[in-house]
Amino acid sequence: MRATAVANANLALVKYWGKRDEGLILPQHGSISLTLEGLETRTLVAFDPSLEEDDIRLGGRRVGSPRRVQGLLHIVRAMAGTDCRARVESENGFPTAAGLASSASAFAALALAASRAAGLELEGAALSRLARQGSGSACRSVYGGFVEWLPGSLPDGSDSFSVPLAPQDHWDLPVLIVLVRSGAKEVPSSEGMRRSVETSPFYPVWRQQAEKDLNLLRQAIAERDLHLLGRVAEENAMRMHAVAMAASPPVLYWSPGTLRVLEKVRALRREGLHAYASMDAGPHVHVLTSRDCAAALEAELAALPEVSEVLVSGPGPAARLLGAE
Ligand code: 2P0
Repeated sequence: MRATAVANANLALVKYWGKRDEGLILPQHGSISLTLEGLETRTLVAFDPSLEEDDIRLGGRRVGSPRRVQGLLHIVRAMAGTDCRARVESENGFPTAAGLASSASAFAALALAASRAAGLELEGAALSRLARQGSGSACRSVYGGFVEWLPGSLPDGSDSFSVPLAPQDHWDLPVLIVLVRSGAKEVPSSEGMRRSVETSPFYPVWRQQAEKDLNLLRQAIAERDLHLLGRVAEENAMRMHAVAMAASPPVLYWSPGTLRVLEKVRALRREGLHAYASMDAGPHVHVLTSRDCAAALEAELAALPEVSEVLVSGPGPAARLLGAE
């Protein structure tokens, strides 16, 4: 009746940006990500007949009734045929306060721990589908290495889940996570996506281009072609932000530090270093590089006054169970 699972965050190289079904969390188009080493969420779920309501703690602090966590627990209860309430204890091993996204690792770990604690043996597509219903990007964190989320077309979402493209050890691809100082609170990504789909004049073009980017990125991964991967990932990220900026009202995730890092990445690239940038729904910048350039790049970026911290990551493992009883 209890299980503990760990899952890693992921960086989308071709981004998921827009839903076709808000309730089931079904995307408008496919996406491809890299699961990230070292950025982990650890979650314990214990079903306990003595509880009258779910007891959910994040980082040791009790939180009221987070709608999405309870939604996922309800799905698991329905699948397992129980109405037993659960204790959930979740810890992030990386700085969430700095604004790094944690929903992918959080919901992948929750899906694995909750399903196992309820006596379900979900793996692969079934586990990915469950994680997706907590947070879209979580369906990719079920696998390690390079992962593709197949958008599917069925209204019930049964064909919308992730598949592994290449394992963690396929490519030693360092990723620097450059945390920039920023003050303003961001628009949540689900709201940014909704506004983009409904109001951005660029949205139809974004959707079409995503298909082209997916094809190029699959090729770059298969051939371990850093130039192609970096170019596609950087252009895709810039387009996602352009789509969001063109929404009404506009959604702007960047801070001055974001531009400073982008400028530096370009300058270092002109000097011959391998460096390509990607930004999610926030001001921080992920920089894709090669092993021989990583240390020099890290030093250059950490020296910028707008940068508070540089985390070094790379391809990470699949979601895994630490224990179940
Ligand atoms: C991604 N992002 O592909 C994109 C790129 C942010 C930018 O998925 O509403 O927390 O839970 O499905 O997964 C972040 O959004 O959104 C995200 P929901 P999620 O990684």
